[in-house]
Amino acid sequence: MRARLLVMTGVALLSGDLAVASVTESLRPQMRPGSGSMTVDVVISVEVPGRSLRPRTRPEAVWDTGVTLASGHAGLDGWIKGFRSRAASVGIRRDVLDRAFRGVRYDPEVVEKDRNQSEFKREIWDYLDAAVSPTRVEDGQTALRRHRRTLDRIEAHYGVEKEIVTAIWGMESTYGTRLGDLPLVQSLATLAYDGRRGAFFEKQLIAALQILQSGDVTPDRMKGSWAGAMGHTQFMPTSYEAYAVDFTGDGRRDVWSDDPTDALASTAAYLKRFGWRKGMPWGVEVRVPRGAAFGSASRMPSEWAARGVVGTDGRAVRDHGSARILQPAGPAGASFMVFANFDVIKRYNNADAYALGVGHLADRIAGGPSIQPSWPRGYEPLTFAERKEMQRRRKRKGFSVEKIDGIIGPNTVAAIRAFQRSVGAEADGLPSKQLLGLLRRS
Ligand SMILES: [Ca+2]
Repeated sequence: MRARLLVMTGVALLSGDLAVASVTESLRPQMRPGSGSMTVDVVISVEVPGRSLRPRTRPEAVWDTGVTLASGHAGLDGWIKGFRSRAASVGIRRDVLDRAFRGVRYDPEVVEKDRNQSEFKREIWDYLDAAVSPTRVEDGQTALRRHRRTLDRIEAHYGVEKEIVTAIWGMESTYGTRLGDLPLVQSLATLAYDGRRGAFFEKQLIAALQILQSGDVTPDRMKGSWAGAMGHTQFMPTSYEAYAVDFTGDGRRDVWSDDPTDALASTAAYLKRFGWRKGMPWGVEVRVPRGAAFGSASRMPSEWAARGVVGTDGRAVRDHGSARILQPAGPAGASFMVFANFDVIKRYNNADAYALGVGHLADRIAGGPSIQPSWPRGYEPLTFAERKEMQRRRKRKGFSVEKIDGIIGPNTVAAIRAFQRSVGAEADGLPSKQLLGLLRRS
């Protein structure tokens, strides 16, 4: 049976029953833990394109304070009125509310995103290709060099390796290049009023207002993803309230600034809070005996070695504490021995694939090798019709294709490699379903 990852675009909080998930369990709660042993829900938060809202010219009604505050949307206006008294009852000041809601509109796009999560099946190797692309590794090394002094200080203070912090930064905002630029109060108010998880977003909105009231940031600078994740490492407001730190010492926890210091330190503080152990790996790649099954058993590395599970060098894995064996693509793909730190990463985003992505990206940023065994991606050959579709799509993208005949020759392989390189994928040249998937998406 093939392992599949259910990957969703957009930021966390995707679907399912929010009431059962506590935000204190994971920074951005994962709504649907894998239902079967081979299914993992993954949230990709890094590909969320920011977008700017064009100011709309609309007559503005007058709010009860005399300040123009109404959203121009009767339903949202009514909701805001009720919300203001709820917010006031938990200590949000009236002037903070007035400022926060000034100019807030009903944003149909965030509701649409919340309702129509685009979900598609994605293999673990596709996910890792994107999460740990050569470009992202290189950019991570550049970012780490550029911010080395800050990251060294953060590592010394919190005991979290700079490569891990950098990897989360890369996964969450592509090293600060995609912070999300939607007005936070507007997104959260719209989702609290009209989303599928009103209570959750209202809680986030209250936290956002508390942040504003504390003076960490002004409403105009408080931007985020459509679902309210903020700054370089995409903290939800409640997580920010609980874990964000002021590492620059200016009195404000500024995760939105061009300077990523506070955001990176907040991420390290968060990991430390959940038990990160410095000097311990998140996991290591291992070789396993053919046909072995592991389930969720935890054992010491020496016990695993006695069962034939060894490092890629053929030796017993060093003792980093109790570990379980993870085979994200089933027995045909790579196997990993994962330690306590792996579960700490999952506090950030509760998905094995996410933790694997962060861990592997950190290793690659540190100069480590790629995952060694080939994934079973080659076992998914294209049908004749799909081979022709692949040729048509490559041709349309301007790659040289002599004939749309479904025949794969040496030229085709070279052309596939060129295309793969152009999108930062591993240039394996294989005419696989994975390749066709890439062509369809790009
Ligand atoms: Ca600061």
